[in-house]
Amino acid sequence: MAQLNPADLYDIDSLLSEEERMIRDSVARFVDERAMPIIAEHFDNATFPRELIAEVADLGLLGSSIEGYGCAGLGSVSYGLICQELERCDSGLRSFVSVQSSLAMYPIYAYGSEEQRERWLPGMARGEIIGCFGLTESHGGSDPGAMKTHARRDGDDWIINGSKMWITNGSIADIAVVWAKTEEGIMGFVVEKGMAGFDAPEIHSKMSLRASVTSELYFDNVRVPEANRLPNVVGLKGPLGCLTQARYGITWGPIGSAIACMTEVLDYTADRELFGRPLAANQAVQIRVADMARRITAAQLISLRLGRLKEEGKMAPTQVSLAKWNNVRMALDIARDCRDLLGGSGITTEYQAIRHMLNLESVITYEGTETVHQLVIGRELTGINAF
Ligand code: TGC
Ligand code: FAD
Repeated sequence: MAQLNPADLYDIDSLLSEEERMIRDSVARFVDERAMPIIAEHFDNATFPRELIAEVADLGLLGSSIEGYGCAGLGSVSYGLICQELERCDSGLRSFVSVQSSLAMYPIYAYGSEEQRERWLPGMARGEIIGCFGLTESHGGSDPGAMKTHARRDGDDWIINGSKMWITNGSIADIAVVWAKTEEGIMGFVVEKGMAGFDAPEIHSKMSLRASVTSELYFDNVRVPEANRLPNVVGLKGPLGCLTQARYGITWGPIGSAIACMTEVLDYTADRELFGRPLAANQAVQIRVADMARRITAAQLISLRLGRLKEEGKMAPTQVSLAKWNNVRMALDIARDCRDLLGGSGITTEYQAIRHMLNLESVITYEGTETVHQLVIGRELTGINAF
């Protein structure tokens, strides 16, 4: 019998370029050697592995899709593979890179002035300036158009008041890309750590994404110079355009989580003897792992096709919604099933499944909940806006 790779049943590997394989393999090495050995302890202690930032930057993983400004200028599939490998370790590690790259660097690149790009992007690529993205507010993240945070013009400055909730990297960030209502519409501002009236306390007691910093942002008459306003976008399409970039990466990330969980469970069920035979020798167990491989393969093909569409400049937000919904749901279901197949062992972080499972409870909520993405597709199919 031909021996297929359980994590790549359809030989997706052969559809990648030499460069894409090389990037994936170097991130995989970093993950296996540097991140995997420390991640469970960080998750247990609810700390973000800050000691990895410099290495992540040296590998060129921050703002990797951006051309120039010290960034790697990689293709979309390469960015996806980076997300997949990082999330094979932990969604928190991938979140850090997603937010820095797609939600903090991308808006400065896409909507900022040349001066703003030169000022922030090279330091962000080197991991010396950490960014966060403030869109969600406590009264309803799915409907960002209803935001209350506002900015009022005052001479050459803007005065920002309001608050943001659930902000990844918030307390460790040097700059926050903040979306606020103005008289002319929603605009983006780069708020700097230390500006008077700006505070970013960390949110504690999370049972999910414990190896990631999540924060609130408070703005009490924060005076921000016009030079910190992103000049080239007005309206909700600004932040939503960033979300399309980040959501694209998130379609790939959970493939990594699912592969980590399935691989662990294949090893575990091969070794564990119950009723005089390996657990893996039971039909009921084989059907469950077969179903995992089926769903992982479908997700891999969806993300690869999406990546190629993105590289051709043809990717539509609705296609991203379908992939985010499908792939996160796939990974969450697999992580839960793997947790069960590990029995009692599955409830500690000695094994990976419960950590991925808990993380994916956030991933299915952030960057548009599952329902939001279903409704985006429903709107596309019916032409009726149900929001
Ligand atoms: P709607 O009328 O549909 O659109 C307003 C304007 O935006 C444009 N647009 C998009 N542009 C780019 N990409 C997209 N995905 C876009 N979706 C819409 C649209 O063309 C329009 O432009 P224009 O020129 O006509 O003004 O807006 P709506 O108010 O009906 O909202 C639709 C809805 C519900 C889909 C949207 O509000 C939404 O996506 N809500 C979910 C919010 C969300 O995902 N928040 C995420 C916050 S960040 C985060 O979670 C980071 S976690 C990261 C990590 O740790 O990894
Ligand atoms: P709500 O919008 O209140 O939704 C509650 C429930 O209602 C959900 O099940 C939703 O699907 C459902 N629902 C909503 N609308 C409808 C409808 N029309 N019909 C039927 N059901 C509906 N945000 C940022 O801006 N920046 C970040 O860096 C960031 N990082 C995050 C990190 C973590 C760990 C988490 C958990 C969240 C983060 N978020 C961030 C916020 C995230 O984007 C929001 O949590 C998300 O958009 C959902 O908003 P909400 O939590 O207010 O839930």
